[in-house]
Amino acid sequence: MSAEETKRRGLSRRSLMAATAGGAVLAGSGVGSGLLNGTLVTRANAATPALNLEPGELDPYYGFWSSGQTGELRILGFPSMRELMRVPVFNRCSATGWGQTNESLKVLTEGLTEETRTFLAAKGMKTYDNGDLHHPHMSFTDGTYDGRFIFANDKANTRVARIRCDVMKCDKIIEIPNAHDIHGMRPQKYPRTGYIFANGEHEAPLVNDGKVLDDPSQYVNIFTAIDGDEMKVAWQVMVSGNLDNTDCDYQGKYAFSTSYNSEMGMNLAEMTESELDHVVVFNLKAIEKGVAEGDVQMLNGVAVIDGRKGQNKNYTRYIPIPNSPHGVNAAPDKKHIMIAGKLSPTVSVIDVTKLDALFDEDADPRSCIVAEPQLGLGPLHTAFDGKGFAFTTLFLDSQIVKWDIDKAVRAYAGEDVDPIVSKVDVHYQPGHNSTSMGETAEADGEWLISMNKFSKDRFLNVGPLKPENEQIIDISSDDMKVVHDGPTFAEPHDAIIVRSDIVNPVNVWSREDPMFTDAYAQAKADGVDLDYDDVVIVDGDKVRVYMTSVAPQFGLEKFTVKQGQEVTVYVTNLDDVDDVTHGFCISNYGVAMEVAPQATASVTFTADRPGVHWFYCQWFCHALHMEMRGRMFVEPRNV
Ligand code: K7E
Ligand code: CUA
Repeated sequence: MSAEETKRRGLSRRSLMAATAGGAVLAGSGVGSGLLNGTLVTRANAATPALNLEPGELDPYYGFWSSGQTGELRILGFPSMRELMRVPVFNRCSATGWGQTNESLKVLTEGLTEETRTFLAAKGMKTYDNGDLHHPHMSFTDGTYDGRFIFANDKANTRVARIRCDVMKCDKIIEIPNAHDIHGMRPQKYPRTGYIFANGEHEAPLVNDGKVLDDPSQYVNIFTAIDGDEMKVAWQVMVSGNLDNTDCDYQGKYAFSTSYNSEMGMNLAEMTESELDHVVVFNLKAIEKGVAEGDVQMLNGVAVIDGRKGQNKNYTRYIPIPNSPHGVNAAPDKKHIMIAGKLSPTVSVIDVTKLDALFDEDADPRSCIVAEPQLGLGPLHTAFDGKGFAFTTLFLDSQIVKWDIDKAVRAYAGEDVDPIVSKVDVHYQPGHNSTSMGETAEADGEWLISMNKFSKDRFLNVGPLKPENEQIIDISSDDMKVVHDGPTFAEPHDAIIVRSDIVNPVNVWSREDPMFTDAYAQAKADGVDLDYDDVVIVDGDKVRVYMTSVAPQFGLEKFTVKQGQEVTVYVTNLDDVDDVTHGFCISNYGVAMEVAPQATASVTFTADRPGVHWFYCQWFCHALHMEMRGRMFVEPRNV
């Protein structure tokens, strides 16, 4: 259609887009269609929510996104893919002061081992300032998300974190002793979370003090169950082979971890030598019993069970799987666990109802495998629609394959059926994929996100370092359709898509929040009312500055300290209006933090630079935000 013709017919831009999008015209109906990036998206099922949102409309889902080596958690509106918030976790955040404020340093340091604290202190550090957050997962109750917490792993420094969904801040981080480099991590699904299961990916000597070095025969890997309520390690299991990804069943009985290196090889040739690696099945009840009966060794304060191959106790079973398996995903049918073959074009399907026999009757480990469809090259992760279909990423083929779980089972039993429903190209090399509510019993089959590791030609070139590409796929019909390209920075591995009604954050902090407990205690000891007073307390070489803030003013327009004193500034934001966040930044002192409505934040530093230093609010809060400032006078030592 020529431009003139378009004009003559008086077609709107929107309907033109519709007409060019394969003739699927739904313009004007406003239902089941959406305009995004100039492409009209027509949903096969008109009752499902549209991809685009009109200005002011809210997304039907929250997306909780990992950020890999950036170390933070990201919150997106889904499917609009609008980034709503970044929650610093394992990283250092300039905007919020995460990693600098006393409140965040408490979270970042209290769960470290003594050994790590000593190691960091020697470098002048209190905590690590990098992390590698791969797997964000929400807490469960009865097999579905309950909106309490997000848990996340840190592969870089062997930690597990918890983010409170009421305030969207991290409130606990623990280092996992004995294990090395937490990769796979999942919360227990049933009856509730419960345990957080965490895989130590890299093998090392059990006591890693340097006495054993290049002797891999003495290396082990450690599987950890964390109590998610207490954020304390409950128990650990020593296993054979390394540990990659993990998931658990909907019965509360078993957890599963893939191993790409059952060989315990130390180089590529050794690691990929065997045609079969394995998935380890952890028998939770038997392990709990073993721990209770003391069949453990205590190591760094943790009860460690020996679940290595050949122990033949009822703690673990090793199921041979082709070949260097990666992803583990429990289907919403509560029955099947998908193990992606990575170097094998197959996904191995475990039927959880056949697992009891492995432990009780010592049945052949492979007897729990009920399907092993050939899907394509490089299967990594599987997602679900809750309608009996599975969606597996094919890294090498750069595709998502949709397949029928029941047909795969029937084909494995000998029936002549093809489980593959369809394939769609993605751009390029997908790692994880995720469906709306897809890792819960309430998978709704609306959308799939494919998290592609390479974007190559899909976006304007930004130099040698390219963004990743995340593509939304409409899975409401058999023909999968890519409907959105979205660039993301380093490097979301995994994401979950959660119905928005499940997540209900507050708008302002409660003054009773445990985050401020230490500030209240110190204020009380100083005879200060934290919620009211603006006062400077001098305590020998220490100075504590208590300051309120109400837009557009700090409670103190100036305060004086002496060079060399250790200064702690507490700022309490008395505004209790939605969205009136203040900041506190001292220029040329490297000090900055966020103070959200009704929050207290505090920061401690040494006043080693004399002179006049302005502090200012660095969070735009008011028409007179620029005027929200004051002076810190630092008297020189030798006058
Ligand atoms: Cu496949 Cu770390 Cu979940 Cu990445 S892992 S892709
Ligand atoms: Cu307060 Cu800007």
